[in-house]
Amino acid sequence: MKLILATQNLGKLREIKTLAEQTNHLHWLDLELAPKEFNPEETGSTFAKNALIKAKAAASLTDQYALADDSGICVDALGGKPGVYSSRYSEGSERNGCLKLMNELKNIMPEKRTAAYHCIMTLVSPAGELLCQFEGIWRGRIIDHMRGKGGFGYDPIFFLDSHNQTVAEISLTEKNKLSHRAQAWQKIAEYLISHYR
Ligand code: ITT
Repeated sequence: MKLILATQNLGKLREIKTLAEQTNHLHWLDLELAPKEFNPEETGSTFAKNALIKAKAAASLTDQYALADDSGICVDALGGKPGVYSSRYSEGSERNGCLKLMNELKNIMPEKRTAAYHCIMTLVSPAGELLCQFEGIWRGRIIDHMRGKGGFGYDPIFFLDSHNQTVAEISLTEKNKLSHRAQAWQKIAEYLISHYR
């Protein structure tokens, strides 16, 4: 079975591919990147709506099953922002997003800098029909300086008390055991195995 990954984000792509490769009983799944023309406008106000927009766009371009991930970081002290706007939160590089978030939180005490990564993964049929949609949530804290070189996006400032490290300091293997994306993927994988194997 071919499954199109409806994303243009290379960090996500790497994580999802690795998750899929390391899932037992899924060797029959053939993951393919969405074609170059894939560039839907994310007009939804929720992760779920945007994930569906992206999955349908990829299915319609390819006539194949498609999987989309809409994700972001929700900071408690900012009322859940930047949330669905995480990728558009700052101009330029991902580093600028981290700098902007640290700046917005500069007067907030460390213990009040709680945040969560959210991920919704959506699977659609080649006809664009919604098959399933699952969520993962990963809680952490935003620190006041960047640490680590791994991961992508907000990982250098997303601190895990459990590890005493940021997500950019842990390995991809470790991130893929814990992350919002890994949690959502686990449920997608169970769905695929139970319906298509
Ligand atoms: P696609 O829509 O093409 O998949 P995108 O980057 O625009 O790529 P989203 O709209 O879902 O995807 O935005 C997700 C943003 O949330 C991402 O660009 C990061 O800024 C942040 N994010 C999500 N998951 C993350 C993770 O695991 N680590 C760091 N940042 C993450």
